[in-house]
Amino acid sequence: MESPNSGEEFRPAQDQGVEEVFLSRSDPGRRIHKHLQEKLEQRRCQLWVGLGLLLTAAALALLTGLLVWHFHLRRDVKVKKVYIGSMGITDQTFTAEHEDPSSNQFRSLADLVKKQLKLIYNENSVLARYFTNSTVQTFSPGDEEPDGVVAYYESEFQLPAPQAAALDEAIASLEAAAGSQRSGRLILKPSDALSMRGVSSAALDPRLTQNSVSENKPIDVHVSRNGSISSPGFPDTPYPPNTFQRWRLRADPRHRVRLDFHTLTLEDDQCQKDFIRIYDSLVPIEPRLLTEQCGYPQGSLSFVSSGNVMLVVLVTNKDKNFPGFRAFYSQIPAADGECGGTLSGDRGTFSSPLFPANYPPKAHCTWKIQVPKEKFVKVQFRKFAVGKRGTSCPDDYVEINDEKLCGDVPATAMFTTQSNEMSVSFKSDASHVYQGFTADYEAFVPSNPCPGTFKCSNNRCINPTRQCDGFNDCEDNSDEFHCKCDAMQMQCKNNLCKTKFWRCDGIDDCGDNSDEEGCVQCTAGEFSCRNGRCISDQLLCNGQDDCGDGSDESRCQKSLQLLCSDFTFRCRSGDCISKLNPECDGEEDCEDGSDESDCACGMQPFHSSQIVGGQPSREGEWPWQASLHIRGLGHVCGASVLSDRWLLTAAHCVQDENAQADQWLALLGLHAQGQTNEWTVTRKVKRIIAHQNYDHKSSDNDIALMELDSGATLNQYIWPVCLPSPTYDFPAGQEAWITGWGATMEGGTAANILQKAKVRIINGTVCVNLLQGRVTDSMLCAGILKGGVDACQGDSGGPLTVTNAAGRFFLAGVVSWGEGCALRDKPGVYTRITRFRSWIKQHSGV
Ligand code: 4AZ
Repeated sequence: MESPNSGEEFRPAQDQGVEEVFLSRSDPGRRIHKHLQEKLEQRRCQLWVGLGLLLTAAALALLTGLLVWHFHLRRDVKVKKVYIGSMGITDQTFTAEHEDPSSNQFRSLADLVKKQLKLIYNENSVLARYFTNSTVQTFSPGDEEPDGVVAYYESEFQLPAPQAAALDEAIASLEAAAGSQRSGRLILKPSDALSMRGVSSAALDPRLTQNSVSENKPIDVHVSRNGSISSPGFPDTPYPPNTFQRWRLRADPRHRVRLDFHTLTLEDDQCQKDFIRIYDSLVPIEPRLLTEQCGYPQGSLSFVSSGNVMLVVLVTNKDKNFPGFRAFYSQIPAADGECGGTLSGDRGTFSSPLFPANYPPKAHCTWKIQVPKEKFVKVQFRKFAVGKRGTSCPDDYVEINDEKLCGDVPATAMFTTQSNEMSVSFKSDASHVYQGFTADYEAFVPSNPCPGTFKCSNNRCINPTRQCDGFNDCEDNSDEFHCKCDAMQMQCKNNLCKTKFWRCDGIDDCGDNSDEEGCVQCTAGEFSCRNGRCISDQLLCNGQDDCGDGSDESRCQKSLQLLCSDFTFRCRSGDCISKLNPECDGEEDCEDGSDESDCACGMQPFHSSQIVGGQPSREGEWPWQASLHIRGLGHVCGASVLSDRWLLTAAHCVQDENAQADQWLALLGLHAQGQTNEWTVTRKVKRIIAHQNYDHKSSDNDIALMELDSGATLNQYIWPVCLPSPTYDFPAGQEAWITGWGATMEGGTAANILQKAKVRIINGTVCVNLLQGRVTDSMLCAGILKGGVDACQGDSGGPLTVTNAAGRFFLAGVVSWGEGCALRDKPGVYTRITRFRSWIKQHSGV
């Protein structure tokens, strides 16, 4: 190919054009030049065409190459898929050797299973093409057939990536086929093939095969004898990171495995890294997953299998300080999980199988409720947790009146029939279990559904004296509609009547907040000081005491240095700052940092982060709770741990004959009375210091210190509560917790397991009015004014705690007295700790 420069001078095209016009008008000597020019032009054209052809050919070759690679070579890029499954074998007998992979029995049965799997896969073209090998993990005795065996295996397939979906489908079709030929033999059955009873398999959860996780040898447990399993290191050390541990639990034939968690505290990371999974199988087949748990779960932690096996898997990732779990296993006869039947009589109760434990998977029950002929039936759920929320109930459900219920059903819902019969059924599928339900049924006369009582709009019947009393007893407020407010009541904007005591108490009692409107006497743009003065809003938090009582400087975001008052926090340096409750909130507010010193208190274990009407607490949830025993009498009062040797309790607990230190024993780290463990510390009492001004008639200054005869080592079950400074504010309406082993009803017996209940701080003026003036400034009221939740006998001396912004528990009060327990409008009365902060320091040094 010629270069444009060879022979003739190359000129840009534009110049050529100009030249051509010029040449056409010139002499013949120039024509030769023109000919040459044309030739050159032709060559240039050819050159460009050639170049273009070459490029097109190259592009085509590249495209063809890519297509060939995509359609041919990529087909050969194989991926590995592992399926995990189980197979029932009816013509073999289970022996102990089948659990030992090194035994001959294990090996020979495993070989048969592998052959059988190959046969099964050979019947499906997709499976046959991509199957590589199977391994048998373990065996268990059959459940329904006492002599049978269940094999658990993994099968590996190598296949081109685009075929993955077809393989999943082929595997799923196996289970359907196995289900339809229960107890059937394979069509092509060689002489040594097994008789099977169902094959179920699914892809392995990729989180269980992470490379970073090192797998420990599975632990095999027979649950015919009760015992417990726990995370590695529990309870002495936190569980190790990057662990994968399996526990394979086996029960006798026709029994179920029951697992009750006693402690379960893992990292709270939405189960991304650390989690526990429980399967209704001996291998982690996803469609048999009963539950996944992590963090610090609440609710029922009792699980029951549908057959005679269960698998527990613990996966950990992060190296953090969490204790792990301990769970007790046992076996229950399969018949214990049976449910349903005919219910007769005028009223009764029925529950999901094994309630309050979680129901087992694959349960199906029907209750036929039959009441006398002339009556109708109504059913109300007291507790309902069945299947997933917000779904159309595809998995687990209760069916009542042809309506499927799942998720949460409000306690107010009432289901009725127009006849004397009702059928209620319950169904759980093969995975994900919940606590279930408990329901009450009752017969009623259609013409008079609530004889002698008031009928709520939601069909509940309530005591007629509860109508128009200011409380929502029906739970849909229908007992409080169309009422005429009496002299002691105010009328809310929504026409409800509420007791006048509740006006301006900081709580929205009306439901439309109208009881809290117009409470401030000051005009718009003004701040209402606690001493009643009004100051301009502009003066709030300006570092000066404009109210005269410091209240304009007590709820500031910034911590300005000010003159000290009842509303400021005093730093160790003597400086006072304006921020509300600055101590141990995670921010240094004092220049000397003293607001954040001495903050190793008030945290629930591992920074996861009776009481009437309460609920049992979890072990270690209230590590500052102590139990005070009198020798020979047992538990008498509660107390709070302030340090390794000081407890705080009520003076009325240690009065008169109880004043002698040597009669007392203090139990720290206790969960259930009478059940001490390696974490419980029992100490004699060296000294009791009751408040010098304790008045047993008025209960004023009801506070006492107890010094232990030797220090108790602090641990996750024994930890001090935070003490508030004298200016700490516990505002009305704030949520607070009460804990103790006291009576669970007035005049009732003490609780065995430490109980907890949530109450609210009650406005001081409201409390004085409700308790006829017997409440002093050194007392603090807390409770639920509707009634039903309160401290009671045996809770005295125990803590009333409130959490701060950083989640630390501060001691707001000591259980002191009350009018009865859990009565309406009769809150519990507590010793106000802020009043005694310096007294505590003076006598204990804490
Ligand atoms: C008691 O006798 C007691 N409802 C403690 C608290 C309350 C009542 C009685 C408060 O120890």
